Amino acid sequence: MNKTALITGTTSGIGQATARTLAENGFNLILNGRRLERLEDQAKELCKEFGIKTYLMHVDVRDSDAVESYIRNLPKEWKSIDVLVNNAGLAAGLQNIENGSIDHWNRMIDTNIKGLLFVSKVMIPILKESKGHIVNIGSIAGKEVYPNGNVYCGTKHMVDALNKALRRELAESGVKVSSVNPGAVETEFSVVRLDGDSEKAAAVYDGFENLVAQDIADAIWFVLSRPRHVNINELIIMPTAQPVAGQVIRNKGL
Ligand code: NDP
Ligand code: 8X3
Repeated sequence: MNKTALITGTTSGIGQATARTLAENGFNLILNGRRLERLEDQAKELCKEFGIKTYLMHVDVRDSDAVESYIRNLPKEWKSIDVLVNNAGLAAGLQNIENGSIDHWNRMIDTNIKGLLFVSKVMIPILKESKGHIVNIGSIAGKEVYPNGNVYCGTKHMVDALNKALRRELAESGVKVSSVNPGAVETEFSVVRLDGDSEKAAAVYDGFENLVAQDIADAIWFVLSRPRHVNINELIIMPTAQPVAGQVIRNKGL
């Protein structure tokens, strides 16, 4: 029987590539995001190409009531889920705290921390049943901080803490808990962070070879495909040209 995964934030970037990789590996998928048309197109494409089943979770992960009601009311054939990938997230703004936007801070805290908590809370009983696996998408920003990254880095440090907390709390249940923590991946991430300025966003990736979403999807598949007795606690994956958060070696052929 096919396994089932719920991936948050599949309409773009890392989540989209991960959905495709899991579909290639025979997973039925619950696809999540706020952009309905993208979800519908993605579902059609993956079903046609890989012969899997999909179910749409057109829910904003910041809405705790909607998340709870959606997951509790899943149809019978979707009630058994083996994998949760907590991927939906964003950076908003790149300013120091003195000049930072409270709206940006709220969006990051509500999505990256509270959204992950809301989805995980309702999914835990389901994953205990399946002895499933949670993969949390953290960041190098959850391991280090850089100037003007302040609140985003804080939210990803929280993801790092929640990843460890979940692993300890779920140890006796057989649910595996892992995190994948990337450096710079060219997705819609920088366009979102820079409030839609696509020129400035493209410049973030100038002069070096950034990661692409498929690099991270491959790592997530590596984590998920280990034998039952092996858990990858965490992975940090960086472009060769990015030795630490907030530093990139440009124009050196890297
Ligand atoms: P993208 O902007 O390309 O994708 C973000 C995804 O999250 C979209 O599908 C978006 O869908 C979804 N999303 C955002 N907010 C919500 C919400 N409130 N409810 C439901 N879905 C939501 O960025 P990435 O693929 O790069 O980012 C994915 C994850 O990877 C994030 O957690 C990010 O922090 C992390 N990351 C990214 C790195 C990078 O350099 N790109 C590096 C390290 C970590 P929609 O807008 O349709 O809701
Ligand atoms: C995104 C990677 O280095 O921009 O999480 O913070 S970074």
